[in-house]
Amino acid sequence: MKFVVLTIFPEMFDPFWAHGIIRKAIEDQRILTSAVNIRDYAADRHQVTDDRPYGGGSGMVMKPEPLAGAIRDAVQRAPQAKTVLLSPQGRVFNQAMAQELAALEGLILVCGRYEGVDERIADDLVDYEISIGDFVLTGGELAAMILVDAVTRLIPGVLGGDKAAETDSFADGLLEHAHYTRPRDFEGRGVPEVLLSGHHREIENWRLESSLMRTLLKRSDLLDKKALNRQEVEILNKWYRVIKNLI
Ligand code: 4HQ
Repeated sequence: MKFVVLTIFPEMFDPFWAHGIIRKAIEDQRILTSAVNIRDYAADRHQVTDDRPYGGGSGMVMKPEPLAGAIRDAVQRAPQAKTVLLSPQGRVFNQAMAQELAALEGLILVCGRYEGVDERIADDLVDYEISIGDFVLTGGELAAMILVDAVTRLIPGVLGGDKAAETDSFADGLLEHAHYTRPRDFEGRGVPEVLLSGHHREIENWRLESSLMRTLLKRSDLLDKKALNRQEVEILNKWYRVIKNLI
């Protein structure tokens, strides 16, 4: 998968490319990354990328010509890639969208600054408008990093041989079960006995129960959307009866 980021602050991405799973994915050539300076596509001597808004008001707007030049050049270099504008007005990013994007050949990520980009860019040169959440950032760069991070770890081979990506929170509509590691006693707090037992079936059952209860207590909105299987309904009924006997 090829990621091309268009930004006026390409240096922000240097440490992002240089660490952890992203770095390893680049080294293993599972992703190809570049951060391109939109300023390089500005025609004037001072390489201006912003201008005052028509109609007046505060703040500046990203000029369309440098952005269009940068996007068209990126599309020419990666003709299969889809173009994404990071914007609070986009579809709110989630794990299902990350999974869809992970199947693409390439992504061109357009990062705006100031009040945003000239509307004609979004209208004519962008395939998807995506938001990382209902809050306002100072620029699209952090949003682009979040998207690249969430998508990269879903690309086959990026996470080790285990099934880590398939057992993630949200992958099956539930939060992940609790995790424990050594020591067996931490400041007087133990570990659920079943996890030390070596009984793999019982451990799997405990993990499903942990997932369901954590989802019910922390994110019950996720259960509204989820199609539950028989085993999951049984577990929820069991705990429903326990709680009903308490009250
Ligand atoms: N932005 N999700 C870029 C965001 C944002 C978000 C605000 C995008 C500023 C110029 N991007 N503009 N939320 O808040 O993606």
